[in-house]
Amino acid sequence: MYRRCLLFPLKATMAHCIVCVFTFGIMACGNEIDKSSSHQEQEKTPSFSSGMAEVFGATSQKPGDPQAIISLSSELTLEVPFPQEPIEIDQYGRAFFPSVIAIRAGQEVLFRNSEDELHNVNVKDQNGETIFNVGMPILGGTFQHTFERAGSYAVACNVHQEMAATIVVSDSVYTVLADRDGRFVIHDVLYGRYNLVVRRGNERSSFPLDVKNASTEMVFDEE
Ligand SMILES: [Cu+2]
Repeated sequence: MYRRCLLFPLKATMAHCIVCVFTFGIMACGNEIDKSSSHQEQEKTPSFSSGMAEVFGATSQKPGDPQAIISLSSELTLEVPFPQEPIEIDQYGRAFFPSVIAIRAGQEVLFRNSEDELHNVNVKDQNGETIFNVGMPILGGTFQHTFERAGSYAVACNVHQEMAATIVVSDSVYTVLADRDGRFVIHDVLYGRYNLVVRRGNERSSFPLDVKNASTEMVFDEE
């Protein structure tokens, strides 16, 4: 365990140090994993606490398709810490940046207005129910909200109809947004058996995935 952690900082970049801290932090929680599951379940996934992987792949992305959201679901309860900083959505140039984010249930989002123009942030859930609607003071106004429930949330500014963003909240502790070419990377994944779920708009497909190598590529047979 410790040896793996020491491998990272070799290149001595900031990013590697951060990854290392994360890796170590999550590893330290390794013993917390799967307290509730039976011995038999642990037998089925004996490697859950024995390694960390980078899971990557590419979904087939057609022009005009919404960006894919990739998550790994497990039957086990995985104690994976939340990021220390909230994920940010900025309002600038009469647009939200980024315009799509994928987060875990319970994760915090920081909304910011970086420009000299008044905006608001109006968030509705997939049933059209308003979650909150707040004015955003110019040049640095912020608002923070924790999204506790999984689902898709529409973000709007009522002052500017062209401003729209989407927040996808997943129950999975491992959730990422694929890039515009469909490629994705999920870092610091505990070894074990998962279902890799690809969501694109209302479409959803699921693929079994055994994560047992430090670098695990998801190969999609068909999609
Ligand atoms: Cu606006």
